[in-house]
Amino acid sequence: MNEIKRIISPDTQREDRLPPGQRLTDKWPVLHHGKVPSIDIKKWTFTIAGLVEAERTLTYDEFTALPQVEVVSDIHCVTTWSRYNNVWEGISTSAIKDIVKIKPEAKYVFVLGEGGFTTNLPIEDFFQPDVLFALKHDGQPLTAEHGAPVRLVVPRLYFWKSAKWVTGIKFAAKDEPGFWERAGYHMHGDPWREERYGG
Ligand SMILES: Nc1nc2c(c(=O)[nH]1)N[C@H]1C(S)=C(S)[C@@H](COP(=O)(O)O)O[C@H]1N2
Ligand SMILES: [Mo]
Repeated sequence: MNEIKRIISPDTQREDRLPPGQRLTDKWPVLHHGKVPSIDIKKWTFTIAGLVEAERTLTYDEFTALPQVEVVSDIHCVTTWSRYNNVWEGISTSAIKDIVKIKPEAKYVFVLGEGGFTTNLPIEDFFQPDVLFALKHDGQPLTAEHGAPVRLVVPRLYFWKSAKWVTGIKFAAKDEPGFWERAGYHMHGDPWREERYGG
């Protein structure tokens, strides 16, 4: 077996690792719009669409056969709680580059979640080495309420960018607000600059 690649999110190494306006918790609150979907992994698919040479749809077995990584990261929720030292296991976003050819015009990624959820990310943020599609948290399979079977984790942005129940991604040339961004959340969401609302 290949050794799993371990990545420490750089924000965990900051001398003062709590971003402004945040407070620390050991708990892991559940937050989302709507109901927790029940997803059958036999029917689940992951679609890569938009500005790629050829769009692709992977089954759960195909997706989870991609090389896996382990990431240690902090969670910073815009509602002001932070949780340190989360251990995630899953598929690095960089694995996407090995299976599709992304067109040079692509500058943004929309992450799609079950039931119509979307969130927008600049392509550079999406491909940071600590960003992954997580299958496990702290050694346990993700629970349905935390986004099973697959959720995105973007450690260096506020946690609303970490879409739960992911079903695919779409590459685009222009930025567009996603679900929470249309509701007033910031288009980017950097916790160190307190990009909470507006912008
Ligand atoms: N599909 C989906 N993903 C989502 C959301 C949502 O409403 N739908 N909410 C986001 C928000 S606002 C937060 S704070 C985190 C919460 O993740 P957790 O419930 O695992 O703590 O999920 C994010 N991902
Ligand atoms: Mo949130």
